[in-house]
Amino acid sequence: MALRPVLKFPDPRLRETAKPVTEVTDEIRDLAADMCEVMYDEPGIGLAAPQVGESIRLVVVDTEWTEEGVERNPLILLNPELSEPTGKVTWTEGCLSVPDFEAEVERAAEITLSATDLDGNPIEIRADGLQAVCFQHEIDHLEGTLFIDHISRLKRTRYIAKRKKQLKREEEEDAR
Ligand code: K1U
Ligand code: ZN
Repeated sequence: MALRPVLKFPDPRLRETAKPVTEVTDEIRDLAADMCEVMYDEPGIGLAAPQVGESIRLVVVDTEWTEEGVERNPLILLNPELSEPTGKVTWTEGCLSVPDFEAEVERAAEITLSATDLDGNPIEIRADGLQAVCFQHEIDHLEGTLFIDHISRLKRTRYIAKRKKQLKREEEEDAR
């Protein structure tokens, strides 16, 4: 089966507020498995369900698998929430839905993530570094927020102009 495509900016579905997961069905399990496949294939270190067109509060994160010798061990997080933010950190972020762009974003340096897993068990992680940044980035997706919303207006405007040109070029190539 083909992998689910990742929606790209400026797709309006990336701007929706995702709905809570109220029951873990086979459909949710299949979606979580598909999302892990997409994350590893892209490759990425996280993915939120709205990025594959499903407006529900489900994210997958694996910030370690790209390191040499580390096994794949995805966190599958239902209805994730953040609390107890402390400190500030600036990180260079990218996004699978925002092609060909990276920028520095200021985030909380440490956060507590609470969620449930596919078996309904509670998960609580006090995170820092890349994992803390990734949790914040993915939970933003559930609110329809993209990392480009956290950068200066000038940088965002420049990116949007570049992206419009890119899309126009792609359209022209497709028409040929
Ligand atoms: O949500 C997404 O679009 C995934 C995104 C997550 C993220 C990246 C950087 C900082 C915060 C959150 C990505 O995974 S972009 C790709 C990426 O960061 C990466 C890919 C391969 C190896 C290492 C990193
Ligand atoms: Zn993203």
